[in-house]
Amino acid sequence: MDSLSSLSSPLQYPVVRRDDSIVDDYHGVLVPDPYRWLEDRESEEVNDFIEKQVQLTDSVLQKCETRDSLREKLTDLFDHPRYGAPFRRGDSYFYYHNTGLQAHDVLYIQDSLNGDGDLEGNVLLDPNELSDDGTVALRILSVSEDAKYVAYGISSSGSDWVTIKVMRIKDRRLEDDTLLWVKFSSICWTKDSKGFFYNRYSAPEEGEKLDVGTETNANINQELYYHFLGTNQSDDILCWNDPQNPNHLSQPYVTNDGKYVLLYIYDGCSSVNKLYYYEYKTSQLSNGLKGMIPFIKLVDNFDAEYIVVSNDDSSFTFRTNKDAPKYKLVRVDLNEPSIWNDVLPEEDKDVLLSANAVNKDQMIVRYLRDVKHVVQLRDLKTGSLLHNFPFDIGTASEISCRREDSIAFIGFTSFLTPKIIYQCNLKPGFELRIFREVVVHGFNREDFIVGQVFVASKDGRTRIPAFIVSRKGISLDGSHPCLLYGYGGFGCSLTSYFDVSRVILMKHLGVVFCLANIRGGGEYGEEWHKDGSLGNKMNCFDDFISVGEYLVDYGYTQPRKLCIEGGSNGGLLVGACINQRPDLFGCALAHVGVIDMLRFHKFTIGHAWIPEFGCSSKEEEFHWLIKYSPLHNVRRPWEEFPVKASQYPSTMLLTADHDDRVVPLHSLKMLATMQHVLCSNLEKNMQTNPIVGRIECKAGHGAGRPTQKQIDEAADRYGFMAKMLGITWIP
Ligand code: X99
Repeated sequence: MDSLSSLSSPLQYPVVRRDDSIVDDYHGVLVPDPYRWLEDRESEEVNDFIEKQVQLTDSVLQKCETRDSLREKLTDLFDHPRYGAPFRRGDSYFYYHNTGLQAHDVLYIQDSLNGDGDLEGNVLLDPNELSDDGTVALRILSVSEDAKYVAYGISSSGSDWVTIKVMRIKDRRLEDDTLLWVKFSSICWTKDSKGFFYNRYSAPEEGEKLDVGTETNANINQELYYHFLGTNQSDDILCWNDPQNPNHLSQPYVTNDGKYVLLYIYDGCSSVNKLYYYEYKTSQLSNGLKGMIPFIKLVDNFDAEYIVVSNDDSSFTFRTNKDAPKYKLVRVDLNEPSIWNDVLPEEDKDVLLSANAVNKDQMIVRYLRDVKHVVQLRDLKTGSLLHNFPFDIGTASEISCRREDSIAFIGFTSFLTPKIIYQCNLKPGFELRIFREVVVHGFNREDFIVGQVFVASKDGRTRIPAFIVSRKGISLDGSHPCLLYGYGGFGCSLTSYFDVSRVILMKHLGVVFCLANIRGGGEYGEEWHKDGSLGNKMNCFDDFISVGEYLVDYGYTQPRKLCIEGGSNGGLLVGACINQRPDLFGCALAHVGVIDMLRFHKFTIGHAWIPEFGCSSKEEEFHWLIKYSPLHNVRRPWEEFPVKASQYPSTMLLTADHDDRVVPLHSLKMLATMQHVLCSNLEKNMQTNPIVGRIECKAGHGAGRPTQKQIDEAADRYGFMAKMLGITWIP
């Protein structure tokens, strides 16, 4: 068989032990799990497996000729100054800035905006000083109301575990406060600036000796604490816990007027929450906190999502999907909790993404209209439209404003716009100007073109949006390599944003890039999400495959030049799609994927995804999962479809040793399974396309990854893709 990917010699895969004694009984169905031993991170055998896979992958990467050029170009293009939207606390402005190749963005502070709006701040906190190798990252940060202190959470090696520290702003003095075992938490100051709420888990038995982030045990029994500045963590006040519901997570919110603390309760990652509140007695604030907070239950079921927008005393405005899958704004008075009124009713087509109160009685609302952001200024009380922001087609990625301020900052990005930060003066007259524009040298947007297409789903009843980005003037003769990217889950929408590596792929590898807005995301609200979750999860894979077929049918590419890529839930997407249509793709890149759909709920925060996927312990749900679980559906295509005699695409499974969001065992078990089923050379060595794993060290799920690691990984995976698709470098 003619394969573009032929490396000079076939790969020698490591011989890996299979344990045939491990067979689970799921509701009468026996399911073997021969690589269960790969779940044990402590074992020497697992380390040996990883070492051999790393060696094999290195040997493949060394033959990928474009890798060095990619790394060089990535370094070049990454090396541009970039900024975050400024935010105000007290009388100071804060903003993030990266000169270009710094491992992490640096936090700056300045007293005021100059007349011309230029920022010339001083360094407040430089995460690059926290480690020599860039593996310590800033993950959360919050400035106290009086702007005297900043509390921030750092994490090591990409883990979700966070340690909170406190710095006095005026002299950058690091306080003694150190809060451990914080996870899935915000830092929520009370308005008296005496301290803050945060969430934590109990310390693991191994204590601080543990290489945190490598453990796989379930995160249960999260608790809400209040920390008084200058005290020991052991003196923190336990404000809320719920031992009856060990999987629940909570998130506190102190209202702008400081009069209430709200508590959101989540049963994992789903678009519903409970909502409790507590009213401080007159100016009592945190002084009165002595123990568990007697929260009052405003919403005590998981019917819908409620997120606060603003309040005037007891009158609260929420964004909700209650009877409104495309979301709306409602208002309720806490004294009359049975009366809920619509403030901004649900739209027919547009999804209400967010609403931020600003300029006393106004709000900035963001809608998603056919996967493009629409930003408006509206009256906070009545919801009536005051102004349309005249932005280009793309994504309003940051909205930075406060109710008490008349100036707002809005960050904008798109496939061909690195970033523009707009400054809007909302005082009468409404002034909008460019505050900062990020410029990437070597990138000229005029060289590229973006289009949006709508692809018919498998059953022809749904239109799946997809963006296609390419160099201008390509002919649709099926000759181009194509990279198809998707996610499809958790109500997360993929919108247009700038990415240095894609520009390089288009320019130097001639790649056509396609972003598929498949079901499971939030592109058309909660219905779009539900249509791609639980028993409907198969729609995600069908949609992605339909978009792949579209790209072939319309002459953008051909199967052996089509690469699919996705991360996390998108790694599951890629894993399921290569099982279902090995013939449609030439290459597959699956990052940090959820692969073992029968056991994902047992590890770290996996249980939080049960509302999205279901759980193998329930019979009906087991039957959903076993049908697409990537680990359980690897079969030899030449036996399944003997007429078409295809093989699997060249595949790279990427993971990292400290990924405690989706633990690496998913990718490791898939790697062993694919290599065994497809490559163990039982017959005529049909699988010549490589199946390899890339296992990053001192890294996690993705957040807080230093710039150099991002560059190296992109060079590796796209160098692999280029080699496998037979692409040569376009200078
Ligand atoms: C999470 O797993 C985030 C974990 N998480 C919660 C929080 O479940 O951070 C939670 C509840 C309440 C407050 C804070 C948190 N996520 C985020 C999913 C996708 C996400 C994730 O990382 F919903 F966007 N996954 C990895 C899902 C499958 C693969």
